[in-house]
Amino acid sequence: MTEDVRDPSGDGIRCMLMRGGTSKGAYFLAEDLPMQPAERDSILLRVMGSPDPTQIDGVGGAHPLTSKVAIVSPSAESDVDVDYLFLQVGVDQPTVSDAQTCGNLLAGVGAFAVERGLVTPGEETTTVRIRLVNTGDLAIETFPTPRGRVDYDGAASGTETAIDGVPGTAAGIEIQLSAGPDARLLPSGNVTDVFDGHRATLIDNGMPVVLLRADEFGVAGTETPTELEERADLKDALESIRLQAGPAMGLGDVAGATVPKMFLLSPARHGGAVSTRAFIPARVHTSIGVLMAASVAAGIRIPGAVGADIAALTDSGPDAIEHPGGTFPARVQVQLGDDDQWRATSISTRTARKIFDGVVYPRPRL
Ligand code: NQM
Repeated sequence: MTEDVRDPSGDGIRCMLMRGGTSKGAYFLAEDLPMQPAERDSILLRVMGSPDPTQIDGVGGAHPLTSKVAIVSPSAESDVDVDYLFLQVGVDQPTVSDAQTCGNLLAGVGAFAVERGLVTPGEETTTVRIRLVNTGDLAIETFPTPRGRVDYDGAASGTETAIDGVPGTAAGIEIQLSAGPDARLLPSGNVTDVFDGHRATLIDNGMPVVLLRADEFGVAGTETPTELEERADLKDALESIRLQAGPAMGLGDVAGATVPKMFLLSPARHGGAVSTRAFIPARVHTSIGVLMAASVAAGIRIPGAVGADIAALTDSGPDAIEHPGGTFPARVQVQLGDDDQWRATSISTRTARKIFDGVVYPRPRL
């Protein structure tokens, strides 16, 4: 990373815009951004066009799912290839937060590392070991690189894959996630806790989430994200629980933070394992995050957890986690260790695509 505090409005900054899973974000090499977090964040706000509900003067897409940044650098660890720092850029607020990671942008990190020369591609597939800087978790990502080139559309490798929430098909990317040494699947130490009279399971299989029963909040589970976002009473009830659950999960004061995510669970409607609606936390997700799905799938496999009693599970998996845009197939294993602690791993299939690669020009300071 550079020491100098440049104002790159004029010169621009090397940047790749990618769709990662069902999200979209700006990918940077760490060395192309200032080292100082405050200066870096100021530039990222200006790149995205925040704060502004329309993000009209930047590359942000006016929704939290399209106002995301991935910063990638070579890893100092001998058995890890690259470090991936995720930053959530506020849309109408001037905020840049590293309090969570993003499994969707993670899907594009391996390809980006190859494109920027941080990883040498294989002749058929490439596997990249990625440290998630925000959480300490490790992802092992495998994707097709026929003749040493990233195959985004999947045609050259014959891996065309459809994921719900994205039109068409693209090359399949397999992401295996294992928890970092300090991770706790049930961060409060309990299978369920009670907040404001509601049973809740606080679980973190890559993303801290709170599992609640939808019917306790007058939610059927078939509502659209817009219908749920219009219910002020529901938002207030969930926010009250979130503010109590955050400290119980060791996240400290989560007022203004984007975690934990709040899940309303109901029986599956389309032959899947369970139906979900997720507050992330101010907006309602149009589908589901990768790591959110891994956390939900782990939760419904723990006896006594919220949702375990309504979930339809098969021995072989994957668990089809239903969401407003379709289903997410989550391959998750949970195990109770000799130390009485639950642990989990997950494997997800996503797609990602390079949209443009070039130079981005941050708008001037406000
Ligand atoms: O859970 C949205 C997304 C996410 C997170 C959010 C994610 C994940 O769908 O793995 O990817 O954090 O609000 O991009």
